[in-house]
Order: sequence, then structure tokens, then C-alpha cells
Amino acid sequence: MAKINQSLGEFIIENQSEFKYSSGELSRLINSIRLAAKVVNHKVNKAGLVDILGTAGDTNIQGEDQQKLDVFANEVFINTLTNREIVCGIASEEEDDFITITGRNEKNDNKYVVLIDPLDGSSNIDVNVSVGTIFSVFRRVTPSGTPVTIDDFLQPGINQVAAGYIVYGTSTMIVYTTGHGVNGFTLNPAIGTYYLSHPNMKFPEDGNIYSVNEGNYVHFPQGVKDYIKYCQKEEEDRPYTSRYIGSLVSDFHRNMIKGGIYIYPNTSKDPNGKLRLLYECNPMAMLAEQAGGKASDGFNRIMEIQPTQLHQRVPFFCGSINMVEKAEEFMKNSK
Ligand code: AHM
Ligand code: MG
Repeated sequence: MAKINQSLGEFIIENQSEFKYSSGELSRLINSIRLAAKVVNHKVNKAGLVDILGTAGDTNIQGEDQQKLDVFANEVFINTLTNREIVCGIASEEEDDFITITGRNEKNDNKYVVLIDPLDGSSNIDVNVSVGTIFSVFRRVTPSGTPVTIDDFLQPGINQVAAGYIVYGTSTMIVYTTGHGVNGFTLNPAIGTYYLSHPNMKFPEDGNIYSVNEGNYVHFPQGVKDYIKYCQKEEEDRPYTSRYIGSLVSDFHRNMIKGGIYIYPNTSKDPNGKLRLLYECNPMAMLAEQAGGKASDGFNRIMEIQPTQLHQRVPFFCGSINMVEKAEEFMKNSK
């Protein structure tokens, strides 16, 4: 039972028995993500102060190599999960291929693989706008004790056992689900503890926010153009407003609280859209559904798509259920 003022650590322990396979491994995994998120948060918060901005490969005034924050975040999450021997494999948006973790005993007896976008929306960092981390957790499908294979990662989203994000915003939050609703925890930076601040988060069934990069309008499929025009129709006094941060985690987070739809469709330039199925869309889809919302590629449920590639892209329509269904209606009718 969610209690306000409960710390994330207490919450994880108290809810461990809810997990289907409650050996404590998944709890330790969430705990590691919590820890890594604190380290990344510390660095992200200092981004304007220290000489860290810039491109990987540049040298700062002290002559040290500059490290881009997304490269830093990637290392922190991978090192934290690897050193604690909690998972048997990791796939990251920042890595070409998946990483096999054998552990000190050279065995692979951990059950979970993690797929992660360590710092999504990182082009926003240089302008002090919120960014996020997105993660997705699956049980491996290959036998325990053997090295992971691509099959452990190419699972449809419905197999996810946990998913979540961290938003490094005006405050830092972890929002996650293990299939029993969505809970949000806010970091108290003074003492380094996350507290349950948003228990049992729910997408309003309807909303008035649409989030889409309208700069790409001319390249959008007709269905998306029609949906946007529907939202903008003056004579019918539609209540819609447009909000687009360009940082998926932040746009999703706002829409979940206020009610809205996020769309990154296929375009004539990018026929599969821009967002990645495994690190971005699947985890957000699980969160959306657990919060009573919906996620599709315009026609099909995101979580039922069988992935064929690690870095696969997919069109993404996600948010309040009635808004996503309306957008799908326009997609269907324009076919
Ligand atoms: P990234 O993984 O390179 O950061 O790209 C993902 C981001 C999302 O956070 C955001 O919603 C989208 O790209 C914005 O794209 P665009 O600038 O094309 O609107
Ligand atoms: Mg990304």
C-alpha cells in the first residue's frame, strides 16, 4: 500500500512480494538504478557550473578531456549495474551492441536484462531544459548460466517486468512500474533520498495538450495532419493547447499529470519515426498503460510489436486514452 512520505528504499522493500518472481533481484536492480540516477542527477545539476558542456572529444581549459553528459550517464548506469552483478545483459542507446555480463564467478546466473536510454533529450542540456533517463527490464529467455543473446533483448514490450524513467527537471523524480500501477518519487537533494510524492499516477482519460514537433508538419502522414487540424478547429471551440519540450520524458511526464497526447509519427524523411522501440517507446508504453493511458504506432499497440533490431525505430502515439484513440481514428481514416 502506497504511503506518502515513504522513501523509495522503504517502498521497494515493502512491495517486493508483489513481483511475480520475488527473489529480491528486481528490487536490487531498481535500487541500483536509483543510485545511478543520483550520480547522474548530481552531474546534470552542475552542468552550467563546471566546464563539462560540449562535445565528447573536446578538451576543457584544464586540459582534461570533456565528456558529454550522455556519455557520462551511459557509463554510470552501465558501471553501477555491472559492478553489482545484478543483470546478465544491458543494451543502451549509446552502445552499438548489447553488453554481456558474466560476473565474477564467470557465470550468468542473473535473470534480468536492462535496456536503457541513459540521457534522453540530451540536446536540451546546453539550454538548461529537463532531460531524462528511460529504462526497461525483461527476464531473459535464454537459459540461466549461459551468455545472453540478442533474443533476450528482442522481446515484445508486453514481456516487460518493469519500466520507468528519471526526469531531471525542476526537481528530480523517479517514476516506475513493476506492473502494479505507476508511482513517482521526488528526490530531496539535501539528504539524497527519494520520497513517494506521486502515488498511483493516472493519465486523465481526456486532456487538452498535444505535443508534437509541428516543424515537421509538411512531412507528417495525412492522419496526423488531420488530427492536428481537428485540435486547432476554431469554430468548434476546441480546448486544445500545444506544448512540446522536445524531451520525451518531460513531455510524457507533463501529459500524464495534466492529460495530453505525445506524437512522434513517421515522416516522409524518417519513414519509421525517430524514437527507439526498445529504449524509449516500450518503457513509456508500459507506464502509459499502467497509468490507464494508451500507446500505439498509430495503428497497433506498441507493446505487441515483435522487435527485430536493437535500435529499431517506431512511430509513437502515447497519452490519454481518448486522445490516442481519436488520433488513431484519423490515421485509419486517412489510409
Ligand atoms: P535522443 O534520443 O537523440 O535524445 O532523441 C529523442 C528525443 C526525445 O526526447 C524527443 O521527444 C525527441 O527526440 C525530439 O525530437 P525532435 O527534435 O525531432 O522533435
Ligand atoms: Mg533517446
